[in-house]
Amino acid sequence: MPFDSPRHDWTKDEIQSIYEQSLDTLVGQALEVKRANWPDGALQKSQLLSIKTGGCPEDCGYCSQSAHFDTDVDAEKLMPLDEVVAAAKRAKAGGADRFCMGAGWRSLKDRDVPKVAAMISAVKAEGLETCVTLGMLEDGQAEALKAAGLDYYNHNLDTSAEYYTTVVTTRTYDDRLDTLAKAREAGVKLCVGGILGMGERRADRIGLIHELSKLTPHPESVPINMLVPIKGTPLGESPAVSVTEMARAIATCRIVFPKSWVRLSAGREGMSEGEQALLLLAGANSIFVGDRLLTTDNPGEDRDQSLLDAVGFEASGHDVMERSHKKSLIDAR
Ligand code: SAM
Ligand code: DTB
Ligand code: SF4
Repeated sequence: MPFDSPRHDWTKDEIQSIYEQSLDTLVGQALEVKRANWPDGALQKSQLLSIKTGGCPEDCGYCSQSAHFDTDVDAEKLMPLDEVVAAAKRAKAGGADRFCMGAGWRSLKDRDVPKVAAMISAVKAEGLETCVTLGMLEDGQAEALKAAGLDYYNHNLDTSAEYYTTVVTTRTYDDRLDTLAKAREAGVKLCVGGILGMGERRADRIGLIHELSKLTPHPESVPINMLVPIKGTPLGESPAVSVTEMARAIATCRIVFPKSWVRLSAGREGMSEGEQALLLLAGANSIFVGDRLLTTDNPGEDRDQSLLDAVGFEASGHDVMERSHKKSLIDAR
């Protein structure tokens, strides 16, 4: 089976030649890799909660939460623990297997570590995988979050290193890589991806995948977002990227990251069921469930049930992986 074990020595040219094949060859290869590495129907479902919204000092040109732009999002305080737990219970009841708490922070402050740690422990106790996205980390913080029960840290590279400086000026690509290294060293799994539709060229999308492929080991989750244009941000009027371009990016990620969850992330709200089905068939095996992302809408339970019935991916990531593991133990006897 070609491309079935993770590689960290991809060249940009190799990734480009995969990305630019005819769509049927590309999707065919992606499905071959998916079948070799994942049980049928595996679909990981994460649910987001914004635990601290808005007022962020960073100037990420896509973001509703940046204090630099006049958007409809108001700054709020850190959410109380009981509200977080109530949201986690609802997420679990709705079929999510991972709960991701996001904060509009440039970086995590030491004074907030115990509060976030308590949220992580409480969410874990509900039987959910835990994920947080809290901005940059200082030494020792990832260890404290890990000790509280953190499974994943989300910190996106967003685009190529070259294009990054046109989207964000208040931090560098190396700052992002540094935080990712800190989380990894603490034994936390990584969720790292990017956004399509920010005015970047195809070469930047390929550059993003190339940067992600150099992370060793690969991020266990790779979220691919379609830009949700936010009124008042510099990217609020960006023309939408095509769904076929999303399919190319997702299929290429499936091939380059054979063992990672590749998430069809933000942007589903504006897509038809058929468009979303194409992106699942292109190799995505993870979605955000629930009717909200952080500050914008997501399709929600009814539309998702209809989508999952249509493609026949009804089992959650955990259940499917567990069944597959048991089956391989039985087969090995
Ligand atoms: N402040 C933290 C950070 O920047 O890492 C965490 C929250 S931030 C909202 C998480 C990620 O959401 C960003 O890195 C970006 O990739 C994605 N994101 C933010 N706004 C988006 C938008 N309008 N459309 C698509 N993705 C977006
Ligand atoms: C990711 O890659 N996408 C999520 C999550 N990781 C944190 C965030 C999407 C945000 C979309 C815009 C909003 O709702 O504010
Ligand atoms: Fe702040 Fe994160 Fe939004 Fe950037 S993406 S402005 S760091 S909340």
